[in-house]
Amino acid sequence: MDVYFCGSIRGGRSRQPVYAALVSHLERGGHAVLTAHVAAPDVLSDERRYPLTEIYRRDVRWLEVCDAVVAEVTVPSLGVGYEIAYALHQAGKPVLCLCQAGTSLSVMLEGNDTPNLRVVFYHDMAQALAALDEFLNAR
Ligand code: 6IA
Repeated sequence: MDVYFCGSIRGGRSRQPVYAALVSHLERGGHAVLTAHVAAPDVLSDERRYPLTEIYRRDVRWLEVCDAVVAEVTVPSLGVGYEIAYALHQAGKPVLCLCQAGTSLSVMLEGNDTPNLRVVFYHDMAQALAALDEFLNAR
């Protein structure tokens, strides 16, 4: 499947190693991750090389063509919130949100009962990866 992976960039990079583990798992499973750069340690320095409008338009195009969206939402990010809403309500894509257990997640996600959305709180990576596999296998 073509997966659109969302993770915080300007919202803060403290979960970057988790993003990298999720993207590697997806790629090992044979999926194409359109937004693998989100997991790269140096994404913020690369950013300066591209016009911002191009980045936005390319991301929206990928949201339109992907098969599914996976968002790691532990670190709050306006961009990730925008992508989740766009995927659900503009592009009609299934969305999985993965969040570290114990995080105070926005009620706009935790209380969200949109049919195409699944929110999973995980305690460890094994749980996060199992939720990811279950979500994609159901497509
Ligand atoms: O508000 P944030 O910056 O935390 O938003 C992060 C989300 O917006 C991610 O899930 C990305 O899909 C998207 N996003 C934000 N900045 C970029 C970006 N910068 N490139 C791609 N997507 C982005 C430049 C990186 C460079 C490799 C082209």
